[in-house]
Amino acid sequence: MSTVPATDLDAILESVEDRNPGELEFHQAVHEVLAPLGPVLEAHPEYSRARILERIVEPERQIMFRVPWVDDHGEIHVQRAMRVQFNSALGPYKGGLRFHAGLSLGTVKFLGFEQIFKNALTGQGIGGGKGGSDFDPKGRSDAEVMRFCQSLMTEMYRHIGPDIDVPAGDQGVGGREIGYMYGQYKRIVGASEAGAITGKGVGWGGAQVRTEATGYGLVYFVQEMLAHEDDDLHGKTVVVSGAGNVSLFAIEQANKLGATCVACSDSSGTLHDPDGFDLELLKTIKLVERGSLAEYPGRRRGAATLTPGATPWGIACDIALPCATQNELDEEDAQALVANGVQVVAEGANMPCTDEAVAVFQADPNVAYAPGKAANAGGVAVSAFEMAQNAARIRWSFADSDERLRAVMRQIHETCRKTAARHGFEGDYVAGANIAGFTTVADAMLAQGVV
Ligand code: NDP
Ligand code: 2IT
Repeated sequence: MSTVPATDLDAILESVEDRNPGELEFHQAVHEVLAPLGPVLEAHPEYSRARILERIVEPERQIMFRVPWVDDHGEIHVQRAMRVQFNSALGPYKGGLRFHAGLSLGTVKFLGFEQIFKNALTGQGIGGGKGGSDFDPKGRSDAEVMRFCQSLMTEMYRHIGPDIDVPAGDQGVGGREIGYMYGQYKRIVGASEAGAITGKGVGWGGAQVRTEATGYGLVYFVQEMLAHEDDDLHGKTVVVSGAGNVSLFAIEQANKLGATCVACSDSSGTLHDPDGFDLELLKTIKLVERGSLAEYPGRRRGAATLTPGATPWGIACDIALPCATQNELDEEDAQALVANGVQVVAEGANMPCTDEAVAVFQADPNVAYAPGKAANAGGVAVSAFEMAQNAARIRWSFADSDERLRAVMRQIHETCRKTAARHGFEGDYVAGANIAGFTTVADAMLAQGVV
C-alpha cells in the first residue's frame, strides 16, 4: 500500500519554476496562493493524496495561434494570440482577453491562475481562463481594430462557447473589441450564442452594470472593509492608478459614496486634481476620445497638474486603489503611502502590488489590504450574470444588477474574513481569499476524480 504523500509546498514551487522558466509573474501568483495553504493541507490529507496542488498549477490546455491582419495602408502584420484554459472544475473557463504590446504567455498564465480562485470566490459556477494578444490597439483606427478582432476570432471561435470557454474584456479590450469579436463569432458559427462572450453592449445581449462592475465592486468591497471598522467612505480622500475601465468607475462609485478622488494615472503620467475630478471630462478624454490625461489640466479650470513619469502613490490619501497593471506599486510606494497615513489599500488591477509592497501593508496594523482576486471580482461576477441572463433570455434592470453585485462583494468580504479567522489568519484578506478560493476548487476536483 502506498503511503500518503506529504505535500511539500517548497518542492511544488520549485517545480513550477523549473517547468515554466522565466515566467516570473506566474511564479509570483502561484507563490501567493500557495503560501497560506500549509494548515489546510495538514487538515486535509486527501488533497495531497489526490495531487490537487500539482494538478491545479498546470493549465488544462494552452492554445497559441497566429493572427495576421492588414492595416489601413495595406501593410500586413502578424500578431500572436493565446488562450489559457486553466481550470474547469467549477464551470466553463471564464476570464478576459488582454490586448497589450509585448503580452507574453507567462503574463496570461498568471492572470488565468488568479482567475481560477477569483471566480471561485464569486460563487457563480465558473472555471478560470485568460487570453490575449500582443496586438497594441493604441493609435489604430476602428477599421484596423475590427480586422484584427475578426482575424483573431476566426481561429478562437473553435475553442470557445457558452458551455466551454467564455472570454470578456481586460486591458485594451472593451465594448468596441467585444462587439467586433462577437460579430465574427456569430457569423462563423451561424448561431447567436450570446453567452459565448461577455461585456456585450446592453442593447444586444450585454448585462446592465457590466461596464461599471469592476470599479463599482471594488468600492463596495472597500465599503465592507471600512464598515468592519465602523467607518465609511464619506469624506475620505481616494487615490487611484490607471484611467481605464476599472479606474474610472471606481472613481465614479467612490464619489457617489461621498469620497473625493484626487489622483489617477495613465501612460502619460499622474494627474493630480486636489479639488476632486471632473469625472465627465475624464470619461470624455479617456473613454470617448481615447486620449491622454495630459489633456485634462488645460480643459479644466483649477489646480490640476500632470506629472510625467510619476506614480500616484506619493499623494496623501486615506484609500489607495491600484487599478492599472501588475507590479505597479512597489515597496517604496507602499512606504510612502503608509507614511502618509493610508488606511485601506484594495487592488482593482490583478496583482498590482509587489510581494514587498504587500509585506509593508501587512506589517502595519493600521492598514487594511485586500488582494485583487477578492476586491476586483465584481467584473467577472457580473459577467456570470450576463451568461445567466443570456441563457434564460431575460434582462435584469440596472438597479437589480447593482444590488446583486453589492451582495456578491459583501459575500466575498465575509468569506475572506471568516475563512482567515478559521485558519488562524485573523484579518488577513490574502490568506482568506486564497484559502477560500483554493478549497472550493480543490473539493470540486476531488469529487470529479483524476482528470
Ligand atoms: P484599461 O485598458 O481599460 O485601462 C488600463 C489603464 O491603466 C489605462 O488608463 C492605461 O493607460 C493605464 N496603465 C496601464 N499600465 C500603466 C502603467 N504602467 N502606468 C500607468 N498607467 C498604466 O484596462 P482595465 O481597466 O480593464 O484593467 C486594468 C487592470 O484591472 C488590469 O490589471 C486588469 O487585469 C484588471 N481587471 C480588469 C477587469 C475588467 O473587467 N476590465 C476585471 C478585473 C481586473 P493608457 O490609457 O495610457 O493606456
Ligand atoms: O480580470 C478579470 O477578472 C477580468 N478581466 C474580467 C473577466 C470576465 O470574464 O469578466
